[in-house]
Order: sequence, then C-alpha cells, then structure tokens
Amino acid sequence: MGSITEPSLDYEVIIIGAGFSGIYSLIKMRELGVRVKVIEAGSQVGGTWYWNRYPGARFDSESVSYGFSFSKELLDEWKWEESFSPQPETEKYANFVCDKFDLRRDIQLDTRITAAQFHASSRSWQLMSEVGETFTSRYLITAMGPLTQATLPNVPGVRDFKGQAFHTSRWPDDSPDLSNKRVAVIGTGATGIQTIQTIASDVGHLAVFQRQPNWSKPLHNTKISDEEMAKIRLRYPEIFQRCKETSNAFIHGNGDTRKTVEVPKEEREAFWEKLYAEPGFGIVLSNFQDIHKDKEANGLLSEFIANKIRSRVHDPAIAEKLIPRNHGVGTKRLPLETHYFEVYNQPNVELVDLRDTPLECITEKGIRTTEKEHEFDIIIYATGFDAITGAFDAINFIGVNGTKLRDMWKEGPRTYLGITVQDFPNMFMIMGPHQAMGNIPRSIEYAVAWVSSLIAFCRERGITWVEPTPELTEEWYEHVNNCAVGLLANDVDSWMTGVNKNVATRQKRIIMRYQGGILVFRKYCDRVAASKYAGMKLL
Ligand code: N01
Repeated sequence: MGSITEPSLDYEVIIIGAGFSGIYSLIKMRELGVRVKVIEAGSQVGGTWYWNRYPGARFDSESVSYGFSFSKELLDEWKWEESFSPQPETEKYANFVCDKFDLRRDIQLDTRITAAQFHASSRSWQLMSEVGETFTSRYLITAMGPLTQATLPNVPGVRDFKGQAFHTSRWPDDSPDLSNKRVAVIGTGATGIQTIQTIASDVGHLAVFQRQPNWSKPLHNTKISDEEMAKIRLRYPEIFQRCKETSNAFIHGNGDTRKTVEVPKEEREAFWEKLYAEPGFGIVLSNFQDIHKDKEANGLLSEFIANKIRSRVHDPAIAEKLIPRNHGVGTKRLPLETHYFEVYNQPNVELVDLRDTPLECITEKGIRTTEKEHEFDIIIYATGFDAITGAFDAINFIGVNGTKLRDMWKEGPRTYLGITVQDFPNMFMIMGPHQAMGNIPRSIEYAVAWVSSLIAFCRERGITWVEPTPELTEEWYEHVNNCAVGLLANDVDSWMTGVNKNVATRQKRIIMRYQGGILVFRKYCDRVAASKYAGMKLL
C-alpha cells in the first residue's frame, strides 16, 4: 500500500487538455477534493472549439444533446442560439462553463506538454513542457481530443508558397479578407465541406482540390428562439435519458432492424426521403441497420444519395465527380452540409479532381498538379488530422521499464477499456483509442465519471499503482476486434481506420475505434467497476 497523500508531488492529478474532456475532468476532480492542475497548449480553453475557428465550423450534432448534462443550473442558464451550434458560440460556452464553475484558477494555458514519464519509485508521473517546465502528479488524465494533430499534404514545397497558407485548425486570428482573392481549399472531409460552403460566396475565385469526394446530406440548421429554448429546458431530462438508451448516445434512434432489400422500394425510398429531410445524422444512425454491414443495402442507400447530388449540381460531369466511388454512405464519418453541392453551380468555383490530375507539389505561386500550376493568393489546408493516437505520439510517453508508448502502439493501440494502458500505470485516457465515442460529450461524461470513481476507489484504499494486466489488455483487444467484424467501415481508408496518407506510420488500416456501441461499452465498464476492478494490478 502506498500513502494516500504525497506532499512531494506537485499535484495529485494532472489533466492534459482544457477542452470538453479536460473541463469535465477538472470538475470531477474538484468534487473528489484532490490537488489538480489542467495543462493546456492553447491560449484559451475549449480544445477543438478553440482551435477550429475556420469559417463555417459548427456542430454536426444537435446542440441540445451536445453540451454538458451534469448540472441543471448550467442547463437552465445556457441558451443555445442554433440547433447546430457554430464554433464562436461553442467556444463561448466552454468559457461560460469555466467561469461558472470557477475553473480557471486550476488551468495553465499556453503550455504544451512534450514528455511524460512514469517513475516507478515514487509511483508518479513527471511531465515536461516544450520550454522545460516540469510538473509531477500521482495520476495523469489525458484529455487531448481525438482530432488535434493537424497534418499537411506530404508533397514537396509546402513551406515554399509565398502567399498565405494555413491548416483549418490554425485559422489566423486576424481572419484574412477572402474577397477578390484566388483561394484554394485542399480536402473535402467534414471540415473542407463546412469551409467551402461558407466561403464560396465571398471569394473571387475558389478552387477545390478534391482527392476523394465524400457522401454528405443536409444539416438543416435553424435558429432557436427563447420560447423554444424554454421548452427544450423542460425536455432536457427526456433528451439525456434518450441519449442513454441509443447505441451512439445521440437522440436519433437505433434504426430499423429489417433487411433493406426486403423492404419494398417505395417504402424504403419514402423512409430515406424522410431521413434526408431531417436534421442531423439520422440517415446513418436511424436507418436500416444492415447498411453498415451489407454491401447491397449500402449500395442502394448510396445510389439514393448519389441521385440527390445529381439533382443539385447542374453540370452532370461535375456531379459525377462529387459522387464517391471508393466507399459507401456511412462507412466514413458522414459530413453534414448546407448548400454544399450548389456551390459547384457558382461561376467562381472550380473543382479540381486530383484523381485525374494528382497533386505534385506546392510552389511559390500555388499548387502544381500533373496538368498545370494553379496560382493562388491563399491556400487553405482542410487536410485533416493524425487522429486519435496522433496526440499521444506527439508526447514522449515513457512508462515502466522505459517502455515508450509510441513504440508499443506502432502496430496499433493496445488498451484496457480504451481508458488504461499496460506499463503506463495511473494514466487514464478520455476519448483515447478503443474507447466508445459516438456522441462525444455524452461519452466524455461517462468516461470521466468512470475514471473519477476509480481514482476515488484508490484514494480510499491507499492504492497508488493502477494498471491493467497483459491478460485484461488481450481480453479487451479481442473484444474490440470482435465488435468490428463485418462492419463495412473497416474496409475503407479514413482517420477512423487509422489511415493518414500524409503520415509515414499511418499507411495501414487498423481497428482504431471501439465499434460495439455505447450500450455494450458501458455495460462492460460498469461491470469492471462493480467487480472492484477485478484482475487489474492495484498496489
Ligand atoms: O479531415 P478528414 P476533416 N492531397 O480526414 C484530403 C471531425 N469534424 O478535418 O479522402 C489531397 O475527414 C482528404 O482526401 P482523401 C469529424 O469527425 C467534426 O475534414 O484522403 N487531399 C480528405 O478529403 C471529421 O470526420 C465537425 O482522399 C488530401 C481531407 O483532406 C473529422 O473531424 C466538423 C491530402 C481530410 O478529411 C476530420 O475531418 C468538422 C493530400 N495530400 C470536422 N491529404 C463537427 O461537426 C488529405 N487530403 C463537430
């Protein structure tokens, strides 16, 4: 048994990141009464919603189910302005929460952690920032977000461009005036789509460099009036209860268990029309459930959406270029859009299909494809992230016996419950690999509460070393892999299968996410907690 308090340590708990995960972790650690510090690389709180300030950045998930649910007072005081909150409003929300709960005194901003080492002798973590500041703690909570390590195209010349160039998650504070400018956007994922549809009407000339198109459907965002918000507040218990019952923790139901092909065409298409016309992700969450496993079913739905694209884009040749051929609907994270496809009807917008004319390099003047050099004033990289494990790779994590996390996860992550890692005692991950995500704030609240209970359990018993065994790690790995069997999403390259062609170590598909559904995940984790963490190394 170790001692409960360790005065020689700076803190009992250090949390890396002041996004939604970090904010809620801090609140829960305060409840436990521990000495706690949040260390944040950004200059403000908010995480994803601080960094991603590109035009058009907003929730693709319903605001009313995407905030914190733990405080009735907070729910009563905060008013969502739009049904899918735009980034400035969400950043304001993160700040509101920090002020309301007086969190700032425990948050250190502008501090990027670059190394974290576990010392077995003191059973503690030592962290180091990029300027050499050190911090020690018994426990470490990583709250770094799954999509934080921005990646640029792996082509020559990225630093050579003489105009302005930036990744969407590093949008300049003094946002550039795009009017009358020649602007390029590289990338057509969820971020590219939000950016393109928002800036298209402002820019002089917009060239979209698309490598693979994405499926997308209308978001159907609306303003929320004071009267509607008052009604929503009354419905909050019902909304959050519903999120507890669905397999992705969204308000959208689990879908129809009938086989797609067995439903008469007319009925099927009427159902899809309804889902297409509804706000949010219903078309992938509440559809016939075999669209995620059955190629034929998925193909029918894909053709339905392809026809929507054809009906919205005037030039049939461009419409065909905007229709994905390499994956089906819902096998990558579905971006939601607002008049995105109509953008390609504008005379100032050009689609450059990189499948026909691949990207060769960035030049001083612009972008060279195999066809020609395109000249620009501004290049916007909407080229995504080294997802989920990228944030871990960016820090030199060293566990017991000098084990490096980067090396251990070279072939893909190994965890227990997506929360703990063998050889990395006392480290708890929020939204780490192999942890259920779905509706992320809902999953954050669950994971943080679970970790908080484990820390409380340890403190009560004087346990100062918590670590999963190789057996538990293997058991979880097998479970994660079993849950992934047969899902079409795992046959597609995307950040969700750990692929990022711009990163040398991310060329191969792996099972990166937990895909068994929130309900199964929570049942598993609840059982572990109820068993008093049976099988884990608790010293
Ligand atoms: O990143 P992505 P994202 N040359 O990886 C292209 C979340 N999100 O930032 O498909 C040319 O999806 C790449 O092309 P390809 C959401 O979970 C949430 O858009 O690899 N192109 C692709 O088109 C989302 O899934 C919200 O062929 C290159 C794009 O860049 C996740 O963030 C809003 C290239 C990258 O797409 C990531 O979305 C926005 C190259 N060298 C995002 N390299 C919310 O609603 C990459 N591309 C909360």
